[in-house]
Amino acid sequence: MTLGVGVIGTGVMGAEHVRLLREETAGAALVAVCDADAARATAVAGDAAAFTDPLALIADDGVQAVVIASPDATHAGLTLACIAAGKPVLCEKPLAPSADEALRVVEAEVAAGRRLVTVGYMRRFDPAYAAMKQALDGGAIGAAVLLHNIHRNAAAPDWFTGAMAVTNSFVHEIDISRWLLSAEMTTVQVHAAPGGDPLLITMETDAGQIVSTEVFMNAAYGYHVHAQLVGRDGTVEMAPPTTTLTNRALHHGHQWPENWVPRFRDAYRIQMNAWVRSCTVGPPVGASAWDGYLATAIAEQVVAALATGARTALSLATPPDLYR
Ligand code: ISE
Repeated sequence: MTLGVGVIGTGVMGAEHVRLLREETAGAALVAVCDADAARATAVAGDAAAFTDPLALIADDGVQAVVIASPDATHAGLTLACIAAGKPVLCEKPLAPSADEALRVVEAEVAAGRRLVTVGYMRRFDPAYAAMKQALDGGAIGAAVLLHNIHRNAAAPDWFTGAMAVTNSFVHEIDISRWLLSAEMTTVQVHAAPGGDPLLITMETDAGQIVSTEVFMNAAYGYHVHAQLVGRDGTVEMAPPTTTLTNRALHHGHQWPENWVPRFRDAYRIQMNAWVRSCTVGPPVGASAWDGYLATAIAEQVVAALATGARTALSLATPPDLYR
């Protein structure tokens, strides 16, 4: 069976999902593209159907599954429309701008009685993160006690606003830290450099582990994401994201990627193929709507903790049975 997939949004991520579906995804066909700009939708759609109304794309009989890559604020509403239509949806992170909106998605999926939502926390599919989790779960470093994260962008995108370093960027570390450690976050504390960039965010887990994350949106030299798990018997960390090392003019080193798309190209491809398979033969894969709620709810409380600088206990809802 070939899955007919519609993509909503043709920005950086929408265009990459369109490319993946056209060139690197088995078992799926791009059948529809939506963008508010009709000319842009038509140009990106090519021989697929072009829409300017996302709800019309979701309702279209040729669309069997949906990828949401529109602006963050639209994610929850469009995901709710996919659930109402009974169509599987891969929603780019974050699931919602607020915990309340994310909970409404969770409630709708619970009412539907089955998982339809995958949230695009693609780092779970990144080979480096997967190898780190395999090493930890396989006992290679003993019990984890610390996780150190670095999340540096060369420069904040021009559409970035104040708290987005947390609600748009740090949400990745919230999700991947929970996934790597198989643990839940219980407290958070934030230190901000003058001007609010970089941030140093510390979280504690329900297993007594400590997670530190540097989020630096204007690091200048390149896009650099790093993680190191520290265990009682050793450590495992991400290798530099390169296949070659260069020596020239008294310099030794490798090239940093410009942004997350080239750095996580494998993760996006593996995620898309796994999601398409889950839509046709199951089981559900990747981050669920509940994971999406937790990332947004914790990010919301990190923003609040930023204002006080205090070590803050997290207050989170209880997971419905659908997600246990
Ligand atoms: C962006 O929206 C992403 O999702 C990237 O993965 C992240 O590294 C970047 O900081 C965000 O702005």
